[in-house]
Formats: sequence, structure tokens, C-alpha cells
Amino acid sequence: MKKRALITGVTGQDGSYLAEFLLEKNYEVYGLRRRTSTPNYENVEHIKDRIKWISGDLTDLASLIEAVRTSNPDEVYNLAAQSFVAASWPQPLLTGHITALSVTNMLEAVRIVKPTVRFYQASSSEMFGKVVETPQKETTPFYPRSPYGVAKVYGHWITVNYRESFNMFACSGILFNHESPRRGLEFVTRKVTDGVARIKLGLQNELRMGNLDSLRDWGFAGDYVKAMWLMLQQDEADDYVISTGEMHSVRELLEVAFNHVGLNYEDYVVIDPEFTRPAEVDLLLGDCSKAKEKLGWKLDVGFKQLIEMMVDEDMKKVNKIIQLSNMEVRV
Ligand code: NDP
Ligand code: GDR
Repeated sequence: MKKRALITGVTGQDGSYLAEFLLEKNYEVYGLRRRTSTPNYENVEHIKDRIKWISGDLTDLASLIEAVRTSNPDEVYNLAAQSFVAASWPQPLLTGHITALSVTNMLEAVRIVKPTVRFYQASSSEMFGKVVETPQKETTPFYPRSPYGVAKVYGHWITVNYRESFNMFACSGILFNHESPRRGLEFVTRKVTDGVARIKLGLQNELRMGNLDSLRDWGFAGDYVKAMWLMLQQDEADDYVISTGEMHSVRELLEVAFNHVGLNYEDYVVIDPEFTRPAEVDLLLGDCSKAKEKLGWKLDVGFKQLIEMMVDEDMKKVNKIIQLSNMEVRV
């Protein structure tokens, strides 16, 4: 019998890597997609026909109950969220509805339809927020610094609460920043690698940025989805920090990305207050010893390799855009 998994947020960065990973493991993969006027399957185009699609929205309990009933899953990965921290100030209520309260919707759907499901909640290092302890681990107290971070703290604790109240197999992965060529264009790594490609190929002549001093623990999304799966294969449900244990500044990110194509970031970067945040998380550095020890998890891709891989992929994408527009001009 094939194992069955239901993934929310499957069209996003992590959802696409996780779906790929589970399909390789011979799972039957069900993907929840919300209705949009213009559907975007960019991240999952290559596996679109192998995913069984279910319509639903994380804010709509009825649709989630139906999704669990239809998929009858062994594992549920709850990855859907309003995930962009900067958007959570202008849209605090929407962020609260999707990223916080709707976790309860998903847990309720599981509890009502199939409480034996193994459940994964996408928690975040943004819950640590202001520096209380470095490096941050499972026992570090939370001090979120954005409506997004606050919403994730709710999602985290309600997951723990359903585990303790209803004896559900519910795990929370506290993942530090993880990136890839499939990262949304507004997040800092992809904004930089896409910007570098556009500058190098003559489509753009500057890159407008916010706080260059903030420090992050950046890993590769493809490595991180393996940890999600490992958490659900254990005998006991638990929470785990997933990180690289290395920290780099946004400035270092710029250096690596621009240097990779032979440019100096100082010639192109302009500081623009539009990209600074009302409250910043200055420093994130994770200690994932528990995951290494108990899950046997390890990472394969380091920081420099990750950023250079993203620049290379964006160079290809931007080149394609240029070729297409040249063809249109000729026609
Ligand atoms: P993305 O922003 O790339 O993907 C978010 C996904 O959620 C998309 O598929 C989106 O669908 C879906 N979604 C949003 N709102 C709803 C809704 N109301 N109903 C159903 N689906 C919805 O995020 P990532 O893949 O980067 O992250 C995955 C999860 O992990 C998120 O919960 C994020 O907060 C969390 N996380 C991410 C980290 C990271 O560094 N990437 C680190 C720690 C936690 P659509 O395509 O229609 O927009
Ligand atoms: P983050 O990621 O907020 O850590 O959340 P993001 O890439 O948006 O920002 C990282 C850091 O870079 C600084 N920064 C800029 N950020 C953006 N987006 N654009 C800029 O121009 C810019 N200039 C400087 C930011 O101030 C910040 O300090 C991500 C998301 O994936 C969350 O969903 C996830 O939970 C956390 O990572 C862990």
C-alpha cells in the first residue's frame, strides 16, 4: 500500500520540494490549492500531473474537512501561510487569519476526520525574534518581532496543545531561513540573485535594499524538507530546530552574489527606507543538535554554494526572458 500525504502550500517553495521528495519515496501526494484568478504552478509544473489536486483554502474549515476526507492521508504537512514577514505589518489581520488561526482549522479537520494522522506544522525561527539567547534552540523563549512572528507562535503552541490535549501525532519544525531558485522574488536572497542577473545582463542598473546588517542562518530548502519528513517517521511526536548553525549578513549575501558574476555590489546597491521594517530581527542563528542526533538529519548545501546556484539559475531565467523578447521584436 502506498503511503498518502496531504500538503497545504504545495505551490510554494517548500511544498514543491516536499512533493518531489515524497513522490520519489513513492507516496501518493495530494496538494491543496486555493482558487486564484490566475493559477500559478511555476514551482510544480514538472510534477503537476503526478499530484492529486484538491481545492480548498486554509481559512475555510469545511474545505479542509473535505480535503482530509478525500485524501485519507497518513501524513499532513501544513505549509500554507502568508509567509512574507514584511507584508504582515500592512496586513496583520489577514496574516493572523491564515498563519495563526487557520492552523487550528487544519488541526480540527484532522481531529474530526482522522485523528491518527501524523501532522507537521511549519513553525519558524521568526518566533525567536529579539535576541534572548544565541544560538537559538528548542528551549529558547520566543519574542516575536512582527505580526507574522506572533502568528507563528500561535500556530506553534496550538500544535503542541493538540498533541497534549488529544494525543495527536503533531510535530512542529522550527525552521530557520531556507532558500532556493524557487524562492519568491520578494525575499532577500532571491531579490538579490534575480537583481544580480538583471544587472549583469543589462536589464537593471541598481538594486534597492533595506537593512544590510541583519544576520540570518540560511540553508537550502531541498535539504530542509527532508527534515519535515524525518520528524513524522519517529516513534514520538516532538519539535525540532532545523538550521545550518552558520550566520551571514545581508551584506555578505550581496558580496557573494555580485562577486559570482564579477561585479562589486557597492556600485549598484542603493539603500531605500521602503525596505526597512518597523521592528527588525537582528540576528538568527540556530542550534540543530537535537535534529542531528535524533533524526539523523544533515545538510548537503552550504551558504556560498546555495547563493551561487541561485545566481546561476536566475542568469538562465533572465537570459530566456531576453531571448523571448528579442523573438517578439523580430515577429
Ligand atoms: P511560500 O510563500 O513559498 O508558500 C506559501 C504557500 O501557502 C503557497 O502555496 C500559497 O499558495 C499557500 N497559501 C497561502 N495562503 C493560503 C490559504 N489561505 N489557503 C491555502 N493555501 C495558502 O512559503 P515557503 O514555501 O517558503 O514556506 C512554507 C511554510 O514554511 C510557510 O508556512 C512559512 O511561513 C514557513 N517557513 C518558511 C521558512 C523559509 O525560510 N522558507 C522558514 C520557516 C518557516 P499560493 O501559491 O496560492 O499563493
Ligand atoms: P525573513 O526573510 O524576514 O527572515 O523571513 P527575508 O528574506 O524577507 O528577509 C531577511 C532579512 O533581510 C533583510 N533585508 C531585506 N529583506 C527583503 N525581503 N527585501 C529587502 O530589500 C531587504 N533588505 C534587507 C530583512 O530586513 C531581514 O532582516 C523568512 C520567511 O521565509 C519567513 O516565512 C520565515 O518564517 C523566516 O524566513 C524564517
